[in-house]
Amino acid sequence: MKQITIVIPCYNEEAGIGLVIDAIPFDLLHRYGFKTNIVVIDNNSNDKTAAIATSKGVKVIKEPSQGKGNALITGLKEVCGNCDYVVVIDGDYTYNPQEILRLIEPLESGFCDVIAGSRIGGKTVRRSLEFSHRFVNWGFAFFVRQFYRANITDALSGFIAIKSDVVQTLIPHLHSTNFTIEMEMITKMRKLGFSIYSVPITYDRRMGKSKLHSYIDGFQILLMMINNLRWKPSKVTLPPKTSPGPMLVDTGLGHVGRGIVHEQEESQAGADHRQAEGGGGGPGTGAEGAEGAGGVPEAGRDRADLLPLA
Ligand SMILES: Nc1nc2c(ncn2[C@@H]2O[C@H](COP(=O)(O)OP(=O)(O)OP(=O)(O)O)[C@@H](O)[C@H]2O)c(=O)[nH]1
Ligand SMILES: [Mg+2]
Repeated sequence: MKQITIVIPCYNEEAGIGLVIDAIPFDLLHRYGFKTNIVVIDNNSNDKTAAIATSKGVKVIKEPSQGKGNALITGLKEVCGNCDYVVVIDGDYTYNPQEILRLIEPLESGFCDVIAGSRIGGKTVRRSLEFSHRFVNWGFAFFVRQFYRANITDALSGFIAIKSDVVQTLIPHLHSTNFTIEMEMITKMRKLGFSIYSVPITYDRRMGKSKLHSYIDGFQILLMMINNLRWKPSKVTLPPKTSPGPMLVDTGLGHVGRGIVHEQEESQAGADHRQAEGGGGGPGTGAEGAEGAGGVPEAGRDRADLLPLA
C-alpha cells in the first residue's frame, strides 16, 4: 500500500488543527490504496494546538525556531524517505483536506511531480481571500508562470502535494525561515527540473488569527522570487536520517480508531515498496517538455543530467 504523509505546520492553531485532522479522508484514501500518516509541527504554540493534535493520535514535533519555513523544513526532513507522497496543508482549516485525493491523482497517474492547490483557479469562499491578497497572489503566479515556466495559478498555496523523491532532492536547498518557504519551494523545484501544475481547490475563511504580515512578508516573497531566477543547484548531500520516522495513523479500516501506530513496520514496508518500484515516485512524464526556456531545465529529459547528486 502506498503511503501519504500529511505535514501540518502550526503556530497557535487550536481553533483549526482539530478540524483539519478530523477532515482528513482516511477511509476514502484507504479505498484508493493509500495509507495516511500525519505529522504536526508545533512552533512554540502557547495555546492548545499540540494537546489537540496529540489527542487525535498524530505525531507532534516541536520546532523551537519560530517561523513557518523553519517548521516546514523540519517536517519535510522528518517525513522524507518514509512515504510515497508528501502533502503540506496549513493548520488553520482554510484548505479542505477532503480534497487531498484531487492533488494526489496527477502524481499517481504520472502527470507531474508536484501539484499546488490553486485558490485563484479554484473556489474561494466569500471574504476568505482579500482583494489585495488575491491580486498580489495573481501577480506572483503570473511571474512564476512566465519566468519559471511553471504552469500554476497559485504560487503561494499552503496546500501542496509532492512526490517523496522530489522532497528528498529539494530539502538540502531550502533555507527559508518564514513565509517565503512556499515561493522558495516552487521556484527551486522548477529550477531542479520538476514538473509543477495546479488543480482547483476550495479556500475558506481561516479559524483563529492570521500570522501573515502582508507588506513585510509580501516583500520578502517578492525578493525570493526574483533572487531565485539566478539560483542554480549546488552539489549537496542529504544528511543521514536519524529519526525513526513519522507516526503512522491507521485509516481505521481493519483497526480500532484513528490513532493506532505501526511505526517501524510501516516505514519499512514503505521503503521496501519504493525499492521494488525503483526508488519512489519516478520521473516526470515530460508533460512540460516545451517549457525549457528561461534557464529552467526541461522536465522530461533524463533527470540525472539535471539534478544534484543526493
Ligand atoms: N510552525 C509554524 N507555523 C506557522 C508560523 N506562522 C504561521 N504558521 C502556520 O502556517 C500556516 C499559514 O499561516 P497563516 O497565518 O494562515 O498565513 P496565510 O495562510 O498566508 O494567511 P491567512 O490568509 O491569514 O490565513 C498556518 O498553519 C500557520 O499556523 C510559525 O511561525 N510557525
Ligand atoms: Mg492561512
